[in-house]
Amino acid sequence: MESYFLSDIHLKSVNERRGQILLRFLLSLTQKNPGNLFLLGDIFDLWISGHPVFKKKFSDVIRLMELLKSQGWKIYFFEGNHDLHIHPYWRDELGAEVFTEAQVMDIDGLKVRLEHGDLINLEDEAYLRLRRFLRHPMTERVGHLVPGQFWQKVGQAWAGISRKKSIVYQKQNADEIQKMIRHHAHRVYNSDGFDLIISGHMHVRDDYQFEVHGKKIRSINLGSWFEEIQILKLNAGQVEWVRLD
Ligand SMILES: [Mn+2]
Repeated sequence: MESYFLSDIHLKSVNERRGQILLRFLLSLTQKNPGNLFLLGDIFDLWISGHPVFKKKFSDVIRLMELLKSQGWKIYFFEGNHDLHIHPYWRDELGAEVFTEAQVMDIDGLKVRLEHGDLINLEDEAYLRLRRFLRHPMTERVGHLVPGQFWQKVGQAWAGISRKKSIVYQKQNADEIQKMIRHHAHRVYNSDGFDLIISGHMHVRDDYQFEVHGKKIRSINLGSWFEEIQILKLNAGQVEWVRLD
């Protein structure tokens, strides 16, 4: 069975290039035998709760997701920090499995740890505070109650700031970030033990192998769709990068 992993598209509109590429990719999946689709967060530049404004804006994506679901595809959505409290649509209407924290799953006989990746850098205390706030049940309640149009306005301001910061940060610190991704893999391996760890969020694509007691472990960060667009495919225990354009 084929499994696909994508993250950090930061889709603002299906009309932009990344949106068209995503739609083409999802359409290509509808021609295949059903498999697993893993969305590892920040798929959308902003999606909060189940507000109609997001469902309408990304209706082309949703239509294809619903088609895939009806064909028997399993869809897993790990929330990022730009897609938050999304279960009213993604879980309750679409029927995807929605996670907010890391999971270890058996895929094709491989033990795979999956997560968005926003807990890779444990030194970013400002972000960890923000995360606790965004994930707080009270904030979630407000997220569901306040209309989507309001969140869109907030999101536009917030995404502009965070992206400007992150593009500069990520260029200047690619080596540092790579070290963090790998360090994280070693650290969580000690508690979870897995064959493969896949994360996103850091916007630095990385594919790294290490050994523990003679066992080969692979750590992959999916990078982002701001660089060359590649997604990860897992089939019969084999990992493969697939370039989309
Ligand atoms: Mn993120």
